[in-house]
Amino acid sequence: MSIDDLVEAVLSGKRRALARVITLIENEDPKADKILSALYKHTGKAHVIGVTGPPGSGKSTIVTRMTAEFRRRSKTVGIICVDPSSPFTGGALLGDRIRMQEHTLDREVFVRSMGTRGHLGGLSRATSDAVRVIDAFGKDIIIVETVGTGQSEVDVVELAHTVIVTDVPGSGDDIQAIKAGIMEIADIFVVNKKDLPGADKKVTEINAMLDIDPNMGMWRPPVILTNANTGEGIPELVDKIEEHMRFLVETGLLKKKGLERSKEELEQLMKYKLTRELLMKLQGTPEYEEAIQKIAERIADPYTVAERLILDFLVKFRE
Ligand SMILES: Nc1nc2c(ncn2[C@@H]2O[C@H](COP(=O)(O)OP(=O)(O)OP(=O)(O)O)[C@@H](O)[C@H]2O)c(=O)[nH]1
Ligand SMILES: [Mg+2]
Repeated sequence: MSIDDLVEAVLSGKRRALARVITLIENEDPKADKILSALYKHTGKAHVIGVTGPPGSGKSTIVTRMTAEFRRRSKTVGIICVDPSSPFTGGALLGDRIRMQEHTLDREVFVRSMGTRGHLGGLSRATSDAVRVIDAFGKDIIIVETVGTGQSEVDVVELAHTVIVTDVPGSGDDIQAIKAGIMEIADIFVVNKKDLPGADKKVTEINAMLDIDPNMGMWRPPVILTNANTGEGIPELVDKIEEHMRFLVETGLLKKKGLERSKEELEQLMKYKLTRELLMKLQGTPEYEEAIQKIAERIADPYTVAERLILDFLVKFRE
């Protein structure tokens, strides 16, 4: 299929084309950039929701339940499960696959797992490109599930309009973990596994922390108690998600964040493309190898050489 055909197929709602384009993105195929470029003007409509939290806290179960609730509210849904430990396509945890199967029977729900190991750009680039394609495809809601371990949490913030942080009743130790990093990124807290002892205590603890948070903005993250196995608390969660989007629209924050993201993305892309362009021209040339040699022998220094190479490149570029 040509690039134009693929673009057309995605825009007219062909699921197989959507899956194929995401595979091209995962494989860092040069065609992916051209497709994304053509799709760009059709994006920016979906509400992107990030779900992060400790392993086993019930994220996938919550996502499945949330999806059912959104479907009941006549919203179409796309789901991306990010598995940082597995390489490329097919890295889905079997459990996720089986649980999400419930929705794959529903033509309106698109489910995709993505591995990130081996990707230069980590979670951010491939996942945000995939989100973009699903957005152009026309899904109202796009949910991105990531395990809450380090970098992926930070990345999900850049990607999502609304970030949900999940936790479960249990030892007070993980409160520390929440304090350390997740606290600031949550728009909504979910304490899942309501049926286990200590659930109410957990809610109280998180609320107490929120009460003393000096950085609290205009949005006070609600803390929702759920039992994802039974679906208890899920309609309230979806209410809060919708309320958060209304908040973003009404305060102008959605627009502001959109501008910030566009700037960030443009600059990242320019950096990436410039560097790649420059290195492709230089690498393997005798001049370049000689310069490296001289730096190693302390005849030249890397600061001066880097500046000269970039200036030379820019001068040639202008001609
Ligand atoms: N008791 C109880 N168990 C739950 C609840 N929600 C989910 N579980 C169970 O917790 C286990 C893990 O659920 P998942 O939804 O796979 O959790 P996850 O956070 O997606 O896990 P990873 O993706 O592996 O990090 C499963 O056995 C679920 O059935 C709940 O509300 N109560
Ligand atoms: Mg999961």
